[in-house]
Amino acid sequence: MKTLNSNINTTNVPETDLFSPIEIGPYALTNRIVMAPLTRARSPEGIATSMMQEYYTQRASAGLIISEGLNISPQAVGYAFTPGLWTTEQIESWRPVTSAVHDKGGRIFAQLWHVGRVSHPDLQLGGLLPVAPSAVRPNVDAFTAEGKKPVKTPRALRVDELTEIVADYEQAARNALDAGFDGVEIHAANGYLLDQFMRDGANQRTDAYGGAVENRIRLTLEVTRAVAAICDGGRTGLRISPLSTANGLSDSNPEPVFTALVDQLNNIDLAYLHVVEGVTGGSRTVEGGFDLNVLRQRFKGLYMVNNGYDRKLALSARRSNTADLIAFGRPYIANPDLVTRLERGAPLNPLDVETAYGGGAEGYIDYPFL
Ligand code: 8OZ
Repeated sequence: MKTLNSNINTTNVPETDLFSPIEIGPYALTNRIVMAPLTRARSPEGIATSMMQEYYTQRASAGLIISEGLNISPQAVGYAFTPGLWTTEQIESWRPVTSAVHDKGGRIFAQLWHVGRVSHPDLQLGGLLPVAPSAVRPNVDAFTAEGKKPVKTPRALRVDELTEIVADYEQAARNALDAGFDGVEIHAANGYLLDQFMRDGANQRTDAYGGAVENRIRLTLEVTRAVAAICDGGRTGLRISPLSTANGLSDSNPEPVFTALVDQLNNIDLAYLHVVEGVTGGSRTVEGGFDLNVLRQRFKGLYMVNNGYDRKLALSARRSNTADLIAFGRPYIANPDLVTRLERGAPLNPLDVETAYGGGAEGYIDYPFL
């Protein structure tokens, strides 16, 4: 409740509810600040390590942590040194992490990830070709254990294989709960498999999963319904990036794709819809794009935003109610106590991009607290 005239309010007391609790699904988050999913590539064995436990525990004051992308199957892998969630060993490796975050009063969702064509035979079992909606090659590199390699033309998935992929997501959702995660976020953004199906730049299918908008959103909806039946009661989030060109993805007309998707999502009990605004990791505005606020207006559940947010923009998003939750990515790499810093208006540690991906403790668990 704001009782002071802002002209005479000289304290750092927040002018909005950014730092106040919010209910999502069965949880009361301590604030509306979310740690965005961040690939850090520090998992050489594909399992969570004690260093990763320390990293997430340091950031447990976020209202919600969304884990780095967790590969749902061997086929889903597109980056060396990223963790998975399909083996017993992988599941067990996350239990100490989720439990340490809970001990600190935090909440953590697992991000479920399948990269589709953004992979390389070096990262696939038996050196198989990566899979995609259609045999269309994006002009991007994959990150293999030997460094960057150009991706190859993927193999188009058969319809019967899509049933297996939905089942892989479903199993990964079960595994996430088994590992102690509070819920999951389905990664349907940034040019990976589900995004590839939604966009006409990657999807040239002529079956029930290609062509018309309702066909292109089919796989994302099937996955979302299946996962939301496992992580029920509002424990499933979905991440999209309607205007992003990340990983070589394009779309001749994204607005009808995402308005149709949101209309269908309104019939599913979701924790939230997570929208990357603009080009992922880049500009927040895209020429020729559409006004993403139409999605906020249309979606009936909690709306999370991400991409280039700072304190000012986050407070303003709450003041104008253009979002319910704000996810911070890069600031969370360098500021384990981001919530406190934002609350006090304190300066942020700068990000060292050199140590963002791969490596050890440096640039991972050694960023200073206030
Ligand atoms: C940066 C490097 C590797 C992966 C994404 C999972 O774009 C990622 C990612 C980002 O969503």
